[in-house]
Amino acid sequence: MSSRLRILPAALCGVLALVAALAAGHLVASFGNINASPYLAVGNGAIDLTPLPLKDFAVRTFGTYDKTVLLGGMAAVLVLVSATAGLLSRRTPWPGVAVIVAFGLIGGVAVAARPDLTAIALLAPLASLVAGTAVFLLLHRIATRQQATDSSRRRFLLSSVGTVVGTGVLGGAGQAISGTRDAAASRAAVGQLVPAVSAPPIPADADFAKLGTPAFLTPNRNFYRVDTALSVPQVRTEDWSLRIHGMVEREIRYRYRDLRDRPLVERTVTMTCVSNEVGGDYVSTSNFVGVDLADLLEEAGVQPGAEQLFCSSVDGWTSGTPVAAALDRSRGAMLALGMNREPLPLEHGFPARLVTPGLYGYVSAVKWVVDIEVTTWKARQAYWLRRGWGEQAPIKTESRIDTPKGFDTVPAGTVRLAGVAWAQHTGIAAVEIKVDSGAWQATTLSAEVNPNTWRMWWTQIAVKPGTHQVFVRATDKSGYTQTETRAGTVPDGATGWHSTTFIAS
Ligand SMILES: Nc1nc2c(c(=O)[nH]1)N[C@H]1C(S)=C(S)[C@@H](COP(=O)(O)O)O[C@H]1N2
Ligand SMILES: [Mo]
Repeated sequence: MSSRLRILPAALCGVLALVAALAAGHLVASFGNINASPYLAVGNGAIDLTPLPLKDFAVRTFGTYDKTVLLGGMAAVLVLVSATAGLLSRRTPWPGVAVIVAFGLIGGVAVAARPDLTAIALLAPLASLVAGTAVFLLLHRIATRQQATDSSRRRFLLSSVGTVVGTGVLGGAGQAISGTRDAAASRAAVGQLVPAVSAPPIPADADFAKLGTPAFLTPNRNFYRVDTALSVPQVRTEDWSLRIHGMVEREIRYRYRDLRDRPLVERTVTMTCVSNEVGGDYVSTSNFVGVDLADLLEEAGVQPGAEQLFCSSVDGWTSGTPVAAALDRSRGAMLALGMNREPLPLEHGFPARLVTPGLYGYVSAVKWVVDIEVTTWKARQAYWLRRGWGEQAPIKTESRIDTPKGFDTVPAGTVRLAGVAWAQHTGIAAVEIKVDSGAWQATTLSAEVNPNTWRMWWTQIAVKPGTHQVFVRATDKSGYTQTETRAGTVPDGATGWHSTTFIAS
C-alpha cells in the first residue's frame, strides 16, 4: 500500500492534529495554571527571548495590540508548518509525527522555562503531544484508505468534522474551567475601597478638557497598559500573599485581608512608561488607594546597606526599585490595592501592585506583586535591567501637544493649542510653545494638583493660512528646561521637543 495521499487530505491531517494538540494542552493546563497551555507558553517564551530593538518596534508599531499580533502570527506559522508536515507525510505518517514531537518538545521547553510553573505543568505539553500524534495517525490511516472506496471517503470527512467538534469542546471546556477559577469574582467581592485619608479633591481647573487636553483623572478602562504578560495573571485575593524578606530584621508575609482592613491612604499619581516616545500616550493619572510601602518596610525593618527592592510578580516578571525612593515618605510610594476607589483592574495588577511616584514603571510599579526581596544592586538584576535598560529610572520632564492633532485642518486666524506636561516628583513650572521659527511664548497652566501629577496647558495663537509647525517645551521646578536633543527610549527614556504640523485655511 504505497499510494500517495492526495494534497488536501494530507494537509488537513496536519492542521487538524495541530488543533487537537493545542486544545488538549489548553484543557489540561486549565486545571492548574493556564500559562502552561503550550500555545501561551511558547508565546510568553517568544516575548522573553525577543531582542530588545524588535520588542521596542513591536510595542511602537502595534501598541497595545502587540500581543494579538504575536498570537495571530504564531497561529499563522503553526498552520503553515503543520500543513507542510501533512504534505510531507503523503507516503508514510512518520515525517508528520516527527514534526508533532518537535512541537511538543518546544512546548515542553517553553513551559519548563517559566518561573511561575512547576513540573506538573509539563502534563499540558505532554497532553498536546499525545493528542496531536493520536489524531494525526488516526486521520492519516483513514485518509489513506479513503482513496480506495467512497464509503471511506465519507469516513474521513466525518472524522475530520468529529475532530473539529471534539477539539472545540475540549478547548472550550478548558476556557470555562480556567474561567471558574479566575479572579473576576474575587475582585467583585472586594467592593469599594474607601480610604481613611482621601486624596485632596481635584479642582475644576486641573484640566482644560473642554479646550482639548486629556481629563485630569484617567478612567480605569483608558489607563495605558504595558506588560509582558500574554494572558492576564488571575490571582484571587484568598490565594494571594506578599512576602517581604532578604535584608530585613524580620521576614513578613501579608495577606490581602490584613492590608484591606488597614486604614488606607489615597494619592493622585501620574504614571509613565520608559517606552513612551516623545508625544506618546503611555502616561495616565489615577487616584491610587492602598497602604504606604514605607510602613510595610519599617515593619520588616530594612537593614543598612540595602539598595533595591527586588520585586517579583506572580508571572515571574521582576523589577528593582531603589530602597531610598521606597522609604522616602515625601515621595509616597504605595502598595496599591485600587484605582479610583475600585479594586485594581485585573490587567493593572489585581490584587496588588507597587506605585512609586517619579520613577518609570519598569523600576517602580510591579503588578501582581507577590514577593519583595530587600537586597543590593549587585545581587539581583531585574527583567529589563538584564535587557539593557537603566538601573535608576527617574521620569524625564516631558510635554505634549494634544490639540490640534497632527495634520488637522483649522480655520486661519486664532488657533487654540492645548496639551499636557509632566515632571513627576519635581513639578512643572512653565510650558512654552513656538510656532514655526518664531520666539518661545508662555502658555496658561492648569492648577497644580501635586508635584507627582501631570499639568495641562493651553494658549491661543494667530496664524496666516498655510502649513505651520508648533513646538512645545516644559521647564520643571528644578529649573531644567527640556532639551531639543532627540534621544530614543532606550536605556532611560526619550528626549526632544514634541511638535505638531497643522494646516490653517
Ligand atoms: N508584572 C508586571 N508588572 C509590570 C510590568 C510587567 O511587564 N509585568 N511592566 C511595568 C511597566 S514597564 C510599566 S510602564 C507599568 C505599567 O503599568 P500599567 O499597565 O498599569 O499602566 O507596569 C510595570 N509593572
Ligand atoms: Mo514601562
